[in-house]
Amino acid sequence: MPILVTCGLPYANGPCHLGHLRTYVPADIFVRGLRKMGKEVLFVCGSDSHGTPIVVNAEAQGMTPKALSIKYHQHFDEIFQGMEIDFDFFGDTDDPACHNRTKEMVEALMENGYVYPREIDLAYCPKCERFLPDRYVEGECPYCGKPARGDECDMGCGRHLEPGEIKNAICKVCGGRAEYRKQTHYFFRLSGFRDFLLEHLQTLGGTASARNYATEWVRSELKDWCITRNMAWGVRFPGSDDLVVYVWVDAPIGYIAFTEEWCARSGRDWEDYWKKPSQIIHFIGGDIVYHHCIFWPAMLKGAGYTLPSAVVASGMLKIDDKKFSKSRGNVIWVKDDYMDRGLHPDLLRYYLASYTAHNKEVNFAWNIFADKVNSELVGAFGNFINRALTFSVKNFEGKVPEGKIDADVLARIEETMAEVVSGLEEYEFKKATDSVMTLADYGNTYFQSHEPWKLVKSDKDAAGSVLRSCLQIAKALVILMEPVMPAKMQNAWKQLGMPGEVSKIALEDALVPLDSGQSLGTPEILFDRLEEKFVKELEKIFMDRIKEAGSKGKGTQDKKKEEISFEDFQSMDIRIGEIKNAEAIKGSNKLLKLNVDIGGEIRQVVAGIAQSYAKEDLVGTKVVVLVNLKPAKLFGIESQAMLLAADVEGRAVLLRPREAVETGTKVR
Ligand code: B3M
Ligand code: ZN
Repeated sequence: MPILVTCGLPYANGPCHLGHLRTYVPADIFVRGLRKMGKEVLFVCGSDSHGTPIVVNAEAQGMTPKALSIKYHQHFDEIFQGMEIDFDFFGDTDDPACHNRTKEMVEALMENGYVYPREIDLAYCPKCERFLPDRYVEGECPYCGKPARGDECDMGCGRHLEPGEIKNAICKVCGGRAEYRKQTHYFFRLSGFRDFLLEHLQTLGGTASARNYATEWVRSELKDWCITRNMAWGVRFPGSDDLVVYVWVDAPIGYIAFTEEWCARSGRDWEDYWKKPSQIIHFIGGDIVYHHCIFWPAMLKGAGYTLPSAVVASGMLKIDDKKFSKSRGNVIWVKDDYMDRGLHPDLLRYYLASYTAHNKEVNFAWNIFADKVNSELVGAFGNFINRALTFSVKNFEGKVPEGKIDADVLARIEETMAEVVSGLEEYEFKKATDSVMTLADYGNTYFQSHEPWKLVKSDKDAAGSVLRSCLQIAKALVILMEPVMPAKMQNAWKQLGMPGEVSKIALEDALVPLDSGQSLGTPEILFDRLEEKFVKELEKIFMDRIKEAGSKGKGTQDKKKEEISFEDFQSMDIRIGEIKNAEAIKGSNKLLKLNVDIGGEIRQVVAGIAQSYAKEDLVGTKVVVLVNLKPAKLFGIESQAMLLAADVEGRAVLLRPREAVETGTKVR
């Protein structure tokens, strides 16, 4: 059966960060592993180029959505190549192939009776004179009440939100309050797929967490999905001039379109993957299980396509044990922070594969990264290969020695191979990687306990057997670790004197004995230690970003207030006043009671400035006063006006006129 592996499509809307790689690296390891097991696999991905975030972002940057999406499409393509994530095809959902396939599938769903129109109340901004799809709107989640944006409750319960569901909607463009207006949209009859989905999910492979989560969801609620949006950017909804399909319709269809595009180039038939029995394996982030395990199979079923056989969902990524967040600066950018710092892709691939089980959260921190590199890759793995090679080159004329490979060594290699295979089959990449590392530890112990440096003087033949055994372990390590660290293992392969590409070598070759007399290459250090000074630099870049985001956040936290009119502003009576008297208020160390002349009238004002100014210094000070604020009692004392002050990290700094101004002068 043909095998297709896909990865969730990155939005072409911003640079690649470590969270992305949490899915792509293991998927690439999986594909390389399958190929090593002799399977033919097609591996596709592409940019998700549609959706409102891209339009909103492009507008903000003065670009067209197309130009913005191309920019990031190229960025991701470059990153994936740099990180050795080797897709056979990396497409774009704005490709004609994706437009055409989406049109065909939506029409099929319509013909089969799974799409119907319905009039709904949608958020509409009267000021911008437009409906507000998805990311154009912010408000409250109707389910959990947390602030939510657009089509998902990403800070609360995580639910997908249907158009019109969000409460207290605010227009993201102008900040004004939205109203709700009626409009006809098209719905996908997801509710009709309940029984099908429950059955499908039972046989779905991949991570159990994805399957269980989706099953719970289908059992509890299955609402029809609105699949159209009022936008120009996207795939036209068939038969409509002003609607496009929701981005989550054409995005997974990208998987099919990319298969078609690759097949067209390679003289293959895409229907072998999508219309006939095949194995389709989707690697995705744990936050889009709903879309892949519920919405997507229903669409495939409704339109008559082959169903996915597995959905492999990765746990999320944390940085320094905190939730990843771009706005809080808690992010590691793959290009700027990693690749451009000259760090080798294989180190990060190893980290991501070996940190924890695939469905668990990965925590990333530079110091843990450095520890793993220095102790596991430099200290154990690299050290063993280097010792075995250097010793052989020095004592056995640069050749694989004569001698017998220890049966125990072969047994250990065989055991490791079995663990690698089962690790891959169970999507347990840590298990596979750890078992290879255990073999490296075994190699180190083997070398150490057989003391070849002594043996070579007393019994050279016996030393030859020890080294031939060690070199066999090294060969196995390189073959078995290639899916995780392709470039480094190619280098090691060459050092072992082996010809060709280790990526093309089958797993079983780990047991094929190295020929005695075969020339070895020149030993080199495979992994360099990460020095503390460098690690500190990396940490500093990260900490500075968090700090910067923190200070930026303060200045902008109030930015999203609703706009007011000039008339609104004019309804405030603001004047220049003069402080005539200031006294402390019993029981409060923050407040002062002031008498303020506002132009022929004295007002009593309670102001929170006791910690900023000495009361005796205030008398005679000209200040800016909001005169017509509704009086309020503070500490039992009526305040009849308010002084304007800048909030400097909680400290009140009074606003004052720059020149001498008469008391009572109006502020405009
Ligand atoms: N573009 C990215 C995400 O939500 C989204 C994936 C689409 S996969 C078909 O993770
Ligand atoms: Zn919610």
